[in-house]
Amino acid sequence: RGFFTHFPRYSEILSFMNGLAARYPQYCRYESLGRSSEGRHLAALSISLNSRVRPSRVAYMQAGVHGREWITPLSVLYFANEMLSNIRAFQKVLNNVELYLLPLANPDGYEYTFTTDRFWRKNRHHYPGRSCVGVDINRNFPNNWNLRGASQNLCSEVFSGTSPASEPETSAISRYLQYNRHRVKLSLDVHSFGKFIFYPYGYARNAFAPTRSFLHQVALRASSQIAKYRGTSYTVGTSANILYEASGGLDDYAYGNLGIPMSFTLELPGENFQVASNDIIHICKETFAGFVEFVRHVSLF
Ligand code: 0X9
Ligand code: ZN
Repeated sequence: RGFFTHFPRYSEILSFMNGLAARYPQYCRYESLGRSSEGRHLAALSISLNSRVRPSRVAYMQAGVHGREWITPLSVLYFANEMLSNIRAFQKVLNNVELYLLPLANPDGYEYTFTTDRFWRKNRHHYPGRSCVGVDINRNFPNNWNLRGASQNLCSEVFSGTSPASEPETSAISRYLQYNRHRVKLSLDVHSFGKFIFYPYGYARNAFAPTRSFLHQVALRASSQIAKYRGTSYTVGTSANILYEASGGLDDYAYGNLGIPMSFTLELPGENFQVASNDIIHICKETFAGFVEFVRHVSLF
């Protein structure tokens, strides 16, 4: 059976990624960005036209921040596989661009959705003497940390952690982005569900990004590429206005703190985080067109 016909476990994702790196050594490198609370790898892939030269621009993409959002790691793995197997066709898009992909940013939460609770969202950080577990990684980034749409109650689904970037997952991601902040031109954080493309700021309705009209244009172009495959219609705007106000997200941090010019959060399809197995490939294909459109814009910077 093909890879994009079922929802793989962590170990299967890891072998798929290592397989890509082994199959395409001139274009692809496997890397571990760090480890989760339970010691799993934060497995990343670097893809570029020549793995021996370091492009001056990076397109960063991550998925799987929330355990239950099963379609999201697959969308990024599909993107990696497609780019690598047709790399010549993407020579123009990849010119001087490194793709840096972290398909499963919360491996512990993801595994827990297979073993115990299909709807688990947070990571699996344990606190001694406390029965509630886990931090919402997308409330733990150091931008207006814990200001809105987040909670200091350990039992909350949106527990923001004990301090900004307190979590190993958050700190590995922000360390990578800080270190590469002059090269990273695009940050995409892939979630589900709702068919949205969000741009900053997400922390408050009245917080307007100075370049919001540019971000809106780019998001609209990506959404129209997605719609071409089978008409899937995305809504574009800030999450604070479309969904809810929530601070401490990767999107606001990348844009506001690091100055990454294009920062978006996508919400893929799938009612209640559920996607039928035979729909996986279609979501991956339509999303692929959107991802490519985002990466096209990296050459503007
Ligand atoms: O709440 C979130 O973290 C995201 N939605 S989800 O249903 N996948 O949990 C939206 C985050 C949007 N960005 C910010 N609010 N900064
Ligand atoms: Zn999410």
